[in-house]
Amino acid sequence: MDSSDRRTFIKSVTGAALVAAADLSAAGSSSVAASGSPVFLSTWKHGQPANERAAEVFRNGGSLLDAVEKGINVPENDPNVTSVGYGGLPNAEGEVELDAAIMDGTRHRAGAVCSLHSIKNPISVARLVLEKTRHTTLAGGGAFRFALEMGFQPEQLLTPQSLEAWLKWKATPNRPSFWLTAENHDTIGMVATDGRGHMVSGCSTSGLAWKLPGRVGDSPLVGCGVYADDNAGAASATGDGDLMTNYCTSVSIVHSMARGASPQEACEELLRHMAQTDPRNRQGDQICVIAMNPRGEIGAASMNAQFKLTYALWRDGESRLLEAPALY
Ligand code: SD4
Repeated sequence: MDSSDRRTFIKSVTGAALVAAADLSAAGSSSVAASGSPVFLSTWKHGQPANERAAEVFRNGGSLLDAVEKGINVPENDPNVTSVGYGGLPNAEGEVELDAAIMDGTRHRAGAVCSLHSIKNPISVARLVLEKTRHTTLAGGGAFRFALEMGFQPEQLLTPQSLEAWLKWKATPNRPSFWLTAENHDTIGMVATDGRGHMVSGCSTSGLAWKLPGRVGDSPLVGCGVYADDNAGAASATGDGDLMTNYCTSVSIVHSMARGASPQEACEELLRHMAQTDPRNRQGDQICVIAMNPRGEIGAASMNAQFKLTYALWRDGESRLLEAPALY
């Protein structure tokens, strides 16, 4: 894409909130018609270059699945993104274990990998699980061997910075661990439409830093980190996957859109349900969701104002960073 095609707006918190409010009120209105052009919506700041790459791949003739996969490869390859792919913070034993999934809303099929080590692009391995096998999810050593068979090269995924961070954590007396508490996050979740009603959802993460080896979060689980159905929409999630898995976040949001909710209403309905079932979910828990319907209308929400989701939106050649409203 020509850089002249892009207008990047990095907003101040206040500005972003205003734009987000305008965007989301548009999302809730029935006056927004299918635009006929693609829309890419991703979590966090690293979602912005991911969206831009996805839009470029799509514009150059790639499929929507290609676009989402190649877009997600951008933060996976970036050593400065410490929660996805290469440079992602490791588990408690110092090994980087990656989770990813991608779902095609037309075929209603997904591919996913969990606890994949030594391969920096788990979303691309997940894509091949979808395209080349009759399985949906491969885990651990099996996922690794499948990746090798597909031609991926094993690599050291620890960077000097992530190794240093792990050593520092390891040397901290009474350090926080997943027997008790959690830290680090920022999965890339992306939902997209081609503007003609086709939906894709993708997600890639190194999961929570210092997690127990073998721990699988929400990101690679179909219905949790990803869900896409051309008849209703697509969703993804970021935050505390141990908690969110219990609510099947993405499928809940998509089913709520199928019942007529706007993407924003669907996101908020799910978060409210989580808060009602357990009021502790309101206070400080890290729960954020994004959604899109086949008309390209979007939704995004954070549970709590202490953990606000910055999200990236690419639409009509404009690439923006916005802030999702928090419910509590
Ligand atoms: C996980 N949900 O593994 C992921 C982490 C994440 O923003 O999304 N962080 O629990």
